[in-house]
Amino acid sequence: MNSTPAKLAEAFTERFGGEPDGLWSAPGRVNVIGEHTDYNDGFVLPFAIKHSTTVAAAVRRGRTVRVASTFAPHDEPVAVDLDNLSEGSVQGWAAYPLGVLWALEQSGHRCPGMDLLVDSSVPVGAGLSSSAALECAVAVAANDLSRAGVSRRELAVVGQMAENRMVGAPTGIMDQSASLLGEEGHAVFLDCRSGESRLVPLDLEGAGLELLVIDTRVSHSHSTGGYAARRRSCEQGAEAMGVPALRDLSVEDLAQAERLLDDETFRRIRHVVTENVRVEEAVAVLTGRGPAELGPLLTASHASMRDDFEISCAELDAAVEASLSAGALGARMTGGGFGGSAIALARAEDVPGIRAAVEQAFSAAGFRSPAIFSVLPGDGAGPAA
Ligand code: GAF
Repeated sequence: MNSTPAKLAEAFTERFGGEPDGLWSAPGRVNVIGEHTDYNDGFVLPFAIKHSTTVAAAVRRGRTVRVASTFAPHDEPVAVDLDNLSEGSVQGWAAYPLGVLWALEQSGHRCPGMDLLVDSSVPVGAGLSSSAALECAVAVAANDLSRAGVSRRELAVVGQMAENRMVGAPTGIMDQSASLLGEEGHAVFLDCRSGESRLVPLDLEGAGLELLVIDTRVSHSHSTGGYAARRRSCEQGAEAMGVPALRDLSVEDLAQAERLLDDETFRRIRHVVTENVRVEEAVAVLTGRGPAELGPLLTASHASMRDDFEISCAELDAAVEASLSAGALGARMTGGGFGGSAIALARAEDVPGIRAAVEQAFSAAGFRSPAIFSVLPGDGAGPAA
């Protein structure tokens, strides 16, 4: 469901009685480039998209928090006492919103009791950060309702803490940063070590371009399996190379890494090291020659994730290959991998042909039909309407 603000406020009243004190929204994201670099202290270049999560919220007396979702209109709200929350104490989707309140309090910001009704247009499991959108919508709502005055950068850390320690997914800081720091017409260049960020112009329309998202509908989760394994490999690789994080390795260090490490760990490292370089090159391209020149970097990033980091899948590879063969300037999987979405950068006039080619390739391979839509860089989280 994706209600208008008025409808969501009405649904809130039906659910909890009384009117909400306000509505807050936070977007999902697409990552232009810089994958699995965030938890290696590296660089990322995501942008906020218009698909967003909205929460209607009202302060209530006492320490009870009740959360409900428009996706489960007949379920009882999940109710907890803020004093009873502890790491990993909530299961299921409510771990995200309640984890944010827990993390805010752990960071020294006391929250009031509240009622929250969540609605979203960010597809779940599509690699577009539905989790971060939910965390950040709750974070900005709680920040305003408690008048805590927490900075956006700290709110991103709070969202990440909720995801790492309440949900149990060992993710980095990229998605929350995109959702909180995004701005229309720009990507967010973030140094994940220093936390410093800078907006980089990304005027796709002005350049006659579109960025297509191809949602393979292969669902993925970062709480299990592959994501955590990749993170462990990176940490082990950094330790073996005697550096605090893979960020500290340069392309020149790769020869030594190849000699020292087993082939798999070496390839994991090579992805991260070369991906950091590609992010910096992408920023230089966007501030210089413009977005039409990004293509080769995107395609090289995909090859690195497919061959070295091994987080692609048949559907993502098919989306990338079909897009390129139909004239896309560049294409890559975006997000954590193992499913989710690919992006393809294309001249506007080539988009119909690319769509048709991707649909045809999926049908010929017997894959589920993908959802294909274009995205533009939008604004970050804040009050809704
Ligand atoms: C997921 C994670 F949540 C991010 O922190 C990031 O690591 C990404 O995968 C891969 O770049 O979206």
